[in-house]
Amino acid sequence: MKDISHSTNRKKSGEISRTLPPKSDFSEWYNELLQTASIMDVRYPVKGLYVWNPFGFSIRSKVYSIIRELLDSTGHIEAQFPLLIPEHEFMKEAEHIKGFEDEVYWVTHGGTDMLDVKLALRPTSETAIYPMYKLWVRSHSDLPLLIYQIVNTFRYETKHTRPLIRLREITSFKEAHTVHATWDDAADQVKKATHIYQEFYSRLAVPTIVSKRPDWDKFPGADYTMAVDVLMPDGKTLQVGTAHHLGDNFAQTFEIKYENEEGEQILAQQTCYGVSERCIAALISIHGDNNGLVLPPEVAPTQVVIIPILFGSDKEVLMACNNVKDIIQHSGLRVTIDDSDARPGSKYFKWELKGTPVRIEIGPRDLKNNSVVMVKRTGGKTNIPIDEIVPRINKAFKEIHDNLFETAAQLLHSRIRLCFDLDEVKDHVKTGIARIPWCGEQACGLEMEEIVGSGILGTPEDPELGKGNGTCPVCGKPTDIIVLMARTY
Ligand code: A5A
Ligand code: ZN
Repeated sequence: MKDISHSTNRKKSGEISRTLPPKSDFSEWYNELLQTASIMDVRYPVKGLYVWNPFGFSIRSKVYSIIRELLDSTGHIEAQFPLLIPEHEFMKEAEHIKGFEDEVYWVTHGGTDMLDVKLALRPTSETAIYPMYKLWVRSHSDLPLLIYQIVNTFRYETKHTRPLIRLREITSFKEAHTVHATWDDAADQVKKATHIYQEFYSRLAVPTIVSKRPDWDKFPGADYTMAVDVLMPDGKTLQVGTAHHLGDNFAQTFEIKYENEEGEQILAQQTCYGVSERCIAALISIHGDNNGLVLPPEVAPTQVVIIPILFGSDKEVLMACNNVKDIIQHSGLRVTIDDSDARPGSKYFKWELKGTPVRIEIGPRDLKNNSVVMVKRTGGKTNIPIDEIVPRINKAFKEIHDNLFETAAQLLHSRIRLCFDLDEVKDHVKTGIARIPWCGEQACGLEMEEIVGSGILGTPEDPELGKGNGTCPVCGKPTDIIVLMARTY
């Protein structure tokens, strides 16, 4: 059933006339919000491919400039490799092929000619990058090599596709590929990578959980995989980033070697780590509410909207609005005046839907007092003097960010529960993440997944979450390993 309190039939120019279902119907709310708030157009006629609307793309740009900033400031450099991978390179690493062969799109023709060598559309770029690393890595002084690219990748996903979440064209795949002298150096890099991702997500006010995936769920060709997950509003987790220790598995097949100080040729150790536009799915889903998007100020395309409240004294009010806009703009913030002829109420509705963090209302009464009304998207309305406007907005931004993070973190932690048997787990994963003892044996782990009907995320990195002991619910062996289980996207 639709929540009619959010529908509107007002049809004045530029006004919104669509209905947003309540967030408690998460899946419908999500799909409708993407369209209503102009983030994605989902009507593109190829399954699993979607169009970024300009507004959505603007959020994407801001989000990706954060990840760029974090990578650039930690020694990474950006590069770009080709989309097409020749079959013989793609087929070199056995485990990697097994993991990806069902998901690869192949280019077989150039015009009407059959190609001599089939070309894969990259599902990820190990096999595009590592033949070049073989040429680039010569000596220990070339290491560590930390390169990333932000590109599109293609995966022929057979599970249910969803905008931003499970795509056949991942448009915003940030993948880093690093090379190191020793296995331990690479392990350190994997740790750094998950910490960079946690920092990245905290800039989006999104709390995360890092865990080590069980062996049967690691990246094809990796020694081990660390994953970053978030809890979505429907109680399922979404994997929003992974960091893989590749050992020397790829270095062997692609002959990536360096000369050490003694002049010996040594196989290199590698890692890779990636995030996709799932980060934006998490951002939207975790913070949004019944009225639409709620954006952390740092990634909001418009950070402040000024709404003139007109009662005949239009000229002075509009002048004051422009004056206030100039002040805010000069301080470097993204601000706009909505001077369309829609009524104020419908303007509030529109900018709330867009997640604009701060709204400033200016009417004749405010003019007299030399003040404005400031309303935060997360709640709270205050009068502020015009000459304090910039510091007050910046203070509000910080409050909004912190409030979003706190609220999400509280919800996440309230939905993690220690369980002692699989019935309890089965019940708890309906709404959240279960912690449960496990002996560490693969057979028991697979059986736990089978019985519960959902996945093992792995052993959490956070010692608080990993602490505990009990007995394995399958074989009954005492253990101090705690794993997380959840329904996953
Ligand atoms: N080369 C490494 C980094 C790699 O490809 N790892 S990965 O397969 O785990 O993908 C990295 C991240 O991309 C995943 O953690 C997930 O967050 C995201 N991702 C994977 N498949 C996706 C898909 N079909 N649609 C959207 N995001 C996807
Ligand atoms: Zn067991």
